[in-house]
Amino acid sequence: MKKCAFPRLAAILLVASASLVSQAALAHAHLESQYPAARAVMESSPQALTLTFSEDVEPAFSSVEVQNSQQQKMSTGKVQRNGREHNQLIVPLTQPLPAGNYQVNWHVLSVDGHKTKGSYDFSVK
Ligand SMILES: [Cu+2]
Repeated sequence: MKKCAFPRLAAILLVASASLVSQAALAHAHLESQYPAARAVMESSPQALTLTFSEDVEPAFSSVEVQNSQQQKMSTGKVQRNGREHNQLIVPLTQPLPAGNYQVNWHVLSVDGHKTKGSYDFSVK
């Protein structure tokens, strides 16, 4: 009977490590919050967008694009990472956004090496 204990332990360890792997896979950088918020209606143009992720991100391999309703790309400054909070990207707007609807398309590389992307929109009155 004692011989059976070891394979069972091995099987338990295998299951445990497989679930660790799948947890790591779930730890991609998901967008947790953003300013302006998704579907927000702003009284005036924000000066910058901020996007806060569930994981730290690599700014050099991350991009954030702002498009108007004619799919024209709005001019933004370089995407910066918050110096203290490495899970936050700051996108300065070089010119105020005119009234209209905007779509934000983001692509990020998290420090665990995984890429994620998504989009949301907001509008300016
Ligand atoms: Cu990941």
